[in-house]
Amino acid sequence: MKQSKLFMPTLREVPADAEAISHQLLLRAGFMRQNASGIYSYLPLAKRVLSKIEGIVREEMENAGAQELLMPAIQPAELWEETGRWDIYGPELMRLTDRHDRRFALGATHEELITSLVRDELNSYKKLPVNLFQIQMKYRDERRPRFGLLRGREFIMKDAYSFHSTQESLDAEYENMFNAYSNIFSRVGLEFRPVVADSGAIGGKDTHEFHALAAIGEDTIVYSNESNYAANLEMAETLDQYPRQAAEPEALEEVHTGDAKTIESVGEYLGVKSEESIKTVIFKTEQGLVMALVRGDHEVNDIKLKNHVGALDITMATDEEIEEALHSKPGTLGPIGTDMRIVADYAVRSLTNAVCGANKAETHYIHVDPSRDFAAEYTDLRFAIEGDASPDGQGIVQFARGIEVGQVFKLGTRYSEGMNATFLDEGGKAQPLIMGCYGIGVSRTLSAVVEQHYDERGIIWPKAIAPFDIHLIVVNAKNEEQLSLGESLYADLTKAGYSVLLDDRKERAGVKFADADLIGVPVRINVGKMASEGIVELKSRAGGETQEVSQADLAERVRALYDSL
Ligand code: 9G3
Repeated sequence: MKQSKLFMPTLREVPADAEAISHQLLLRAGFMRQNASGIYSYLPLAKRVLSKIEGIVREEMENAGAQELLMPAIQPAELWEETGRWDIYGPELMRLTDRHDRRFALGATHEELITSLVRDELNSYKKLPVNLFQIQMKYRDERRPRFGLLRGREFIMKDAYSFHSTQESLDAEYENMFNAYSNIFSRVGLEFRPVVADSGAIGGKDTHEFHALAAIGEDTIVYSNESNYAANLEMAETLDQYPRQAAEPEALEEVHTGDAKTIESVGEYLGVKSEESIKTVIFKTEQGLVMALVRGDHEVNDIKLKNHVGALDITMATDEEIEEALHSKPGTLGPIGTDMRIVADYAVRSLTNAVCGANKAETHYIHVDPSRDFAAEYTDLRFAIEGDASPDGQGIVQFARGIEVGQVFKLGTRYSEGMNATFLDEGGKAQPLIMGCYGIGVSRTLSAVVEQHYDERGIIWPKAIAPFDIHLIVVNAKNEEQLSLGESLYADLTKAGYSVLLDDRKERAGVKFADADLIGVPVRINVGKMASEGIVELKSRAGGETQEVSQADLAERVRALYDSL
């Protein structure tokens, strides 16, 4: 491809709102342009990268036995009404009506569509298991699109759905997809970690997320420094390994604490540390109010609380709801004397002579002994913190930021039951199809790779997904000798099977080298002053020494360098 013909509008400056480095570089290097908030055009350089990523995804999915199909992005509302999700999702689900006023959703995901597609076909255990996947635009009207392709409102997803007659078959496919994902993310050049995740609102039991480690990542990954244990912060377990406090419990006592309302200020007032006090937080679920207790220096993990009480949805109770239930305001809340359901973290059970609110203005209790003074359901209720013992008993946990680029789910019968998608088992009895689903953020993966592969001069593409293999620069395109050598090498290298970008532009050398560094093609060849002796410069974008190579040796030296990347 001649760069003088390439539609690659580079930018000197980037918009101030481009915070993520990948967003900045992809805009500056002419890979993409924003058309609206969270909506982008992929320009030729990005399209080439996307095609390579999709190629790797396709190869690994087909190797794993999945079949590619393509479903509509416009989905009849009726399907989402069958599972009840038409009303569960709010403005995030983009909806439209056609000329006959029929309602549709723009596909945010395809569980309903795929289940309606197979339910009349996959009607016998003999036809199972099946794994079907597509690579397609998805639509989610994010409230705050940001970081370029990392959180867009239209994005490219590979989504796969598998159908099984037994749980064992689903378990096997889950492993199969897990391995295919590991291959995919390794091949595209991502440093990633599979982490245990919360199945969230879509139901189903097991789920893992695949995270690309990056400072910009929105998720916090908790991982062991001595094993491959890793979990999303929502799910990271904490162990009940607290030493029982030695002191003898003293008599419970009410104390005046003035307008001290926070753990810290009450602690200062009474001269006690945060870890000697009990933090009380009131939540609301569809079952009513629930009181959560954690040690003063810990935080309540609302996902763990939701899972413990088996709620579908959980939010913080409002001050009015708290006032009505406990006749007290946040800041002096506590477990003693209330008949509200109490769920407490293991660390609370190990306290003696602790402090907590007395459900009375400006009043707290001291010498609180949890086993004596209140009853609670004890469980792992707190967010993990760095330095906790790793739940698998190996080492301690540390935190990393991650970009979720993939997720595998065991869905079970959540959708097949709702949509009456059944198969006849060996005994001729109708059973709901057992399902799994598996997603990869393809456009998000492109950005995640940039977040992990750049330097101060621009992008450094891993060779498997680079837009071109070789950037061949004619340093002075007005010099006939350099240009003709460049074009001859271009022909040789193309014939040798490389995809080559020939910079034949009549631009200053500095501009050409800066653009090449920005675009990030892995192998660089400069045809410059030594063209008259048939000598060119060869080097890799990732660094390393510059080699002076004759035209005769070039093919072999390029092969050696390319294979070494
Ligand atoms: C929606 C909207 C947003 C959503 C969903 C539905 C996330 C939704 C979860 C999934 C689960 C898996 C198949 C591929 C892999 C992920 N955000 N999810 O269901 F209507 Cl607006 O998408 N689906």
